[in-house]
Amino acid sequence: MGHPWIPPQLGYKAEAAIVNYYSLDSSIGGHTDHSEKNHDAPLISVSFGQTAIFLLGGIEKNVVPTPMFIHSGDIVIMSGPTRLCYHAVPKIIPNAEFAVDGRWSTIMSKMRLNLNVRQVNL
Ligand SMILES: O=C(O)CCC(=O)C(=O)O
Repeated sequence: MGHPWIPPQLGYKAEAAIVNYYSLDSSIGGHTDHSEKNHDAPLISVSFGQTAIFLLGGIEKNVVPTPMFIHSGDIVIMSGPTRLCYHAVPKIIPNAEFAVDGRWSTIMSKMRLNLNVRQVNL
């Protein structure tokens, strides 16, 4: 079954989803995601909770990465030339503006969640 915002002509199959949990002091080092068989299928990731600094480098490790903020609700798609690029989340930035009333926001003020959707097979 397809997904409403992924055109069927792309032939994308969302076969796996990883949830990355970040406490306020956690990070993930520079890496590439190459264990999937089809490197033409994009990585789609949706973020919730606290803001992260995201570093996007190049295919080679020696490329100086571009830093950017990823806020709650942002979607990052690594496709085409960026699909196999090095990337990292070196820091979570607690964001005071995120605090709104309610239990959900209280919980999410202490973490960042990243839902990473992947096509694993050809
Ligand atoms: O948390 C993120 O935005 C990136 C996660 C990531 O790099 C991964 O799951 O490989």
